[in-house]
Amino acid sequence: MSNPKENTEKIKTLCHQWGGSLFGVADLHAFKKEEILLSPFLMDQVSYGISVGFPLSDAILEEIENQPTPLYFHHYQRVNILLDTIGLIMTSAIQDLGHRAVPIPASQIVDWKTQKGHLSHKHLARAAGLGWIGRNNLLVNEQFGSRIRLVTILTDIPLVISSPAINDCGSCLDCLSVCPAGAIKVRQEEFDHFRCYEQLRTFAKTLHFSHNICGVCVKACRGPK
Ligand code: B12
Ligand code: SF4
Ligand code: SF4
Repeated sequence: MSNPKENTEKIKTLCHQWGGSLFGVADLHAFKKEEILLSPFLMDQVSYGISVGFPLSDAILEEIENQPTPLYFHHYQRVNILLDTIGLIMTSAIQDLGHRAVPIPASQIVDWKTQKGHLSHKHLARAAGLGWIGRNNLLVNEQFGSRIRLVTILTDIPLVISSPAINDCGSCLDCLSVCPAGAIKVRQEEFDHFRCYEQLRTFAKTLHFSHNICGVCVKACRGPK
């Protein structure tokens, strides 16, 4: 029987070596079946979700005024590739230890109608102690704010589960006025998904990006003051 503490340290070290600054572990039993779009057979084989966060370049984000830049678009794509690579490397290391691992794509949509991936990296990151869901509808980390991208690896290797973060946005409202779509509200539950989505589609069409990106509320969020 392998030791959860030793396993966690081993995988965390690997994560840091590959540039993943944030690492946490969530208990998958806390998630409802319908929140994860994977087969019940596969889900029966895994108990933990490892969440990894990679900090974006502050210099690239600071060039963004009120729309995405070509440099941000390239950065977004490369960070997704790196996160997927970290997922693969961690999968291989876990399999070498005799266990199962499933890297979830950093940015893949499987239900286009409701715009969902296999699972929400944000919700998993929150459960894994990386931060909270902010007014901008993104995962906000104490140290990096929302200036991070995320990936998840599901596994059955025994690990130490992290405690969820207890913070929230507090009185900060920095992201509200900057959103070009007016999608961000004081109450996070009132975030307007559709206004945001339409704005990103407009950016993609007018700026000729092949993905729906923006980055304005990512830049705005350095966490609460
Ligand atoms: C699809 C998607 C989008 C779609 C729609 C998002 C959505 N669901 O609302 C669009 C293109 C709009 C989008 C925009 C952005 N995204 Co995005 N996106 C994803 C992706 C691939 C899947 C999201 C998902 O499955 N959510 C699960 C659902 C259940 O969670 P939810 O969002 O809370 O669910 C609501 C919606 O589904 C909504 N809904 C229901 N029906 C419909 C129909 C439509 C048309 C829409 C729009 C919404 C909607 O209702 C649900 C309950 O409120 C994830 C990667 C991942 N696998 O997590 C990245 C991800 C969430 N995106 C990310 C980012 C950064 C962005 C952008 C900043 C774009 C950019 N890179 O510049 C913006 C930010 C918008 C915002 N403030 O929330 C990061 C977030 C990192 C962080 N720090 O939190 C992620 C995690 C990618 C990553 N690997 O890091 N995204
Ligand atoms: S991604 Fe852009 S449009 Fe969407 S909420 Fe953030 S700032 Fe607003
Ligand atoms: S900018 Fe402030 S209000 Fe907006 S998500 Fe970040 S911490 Fe919360």
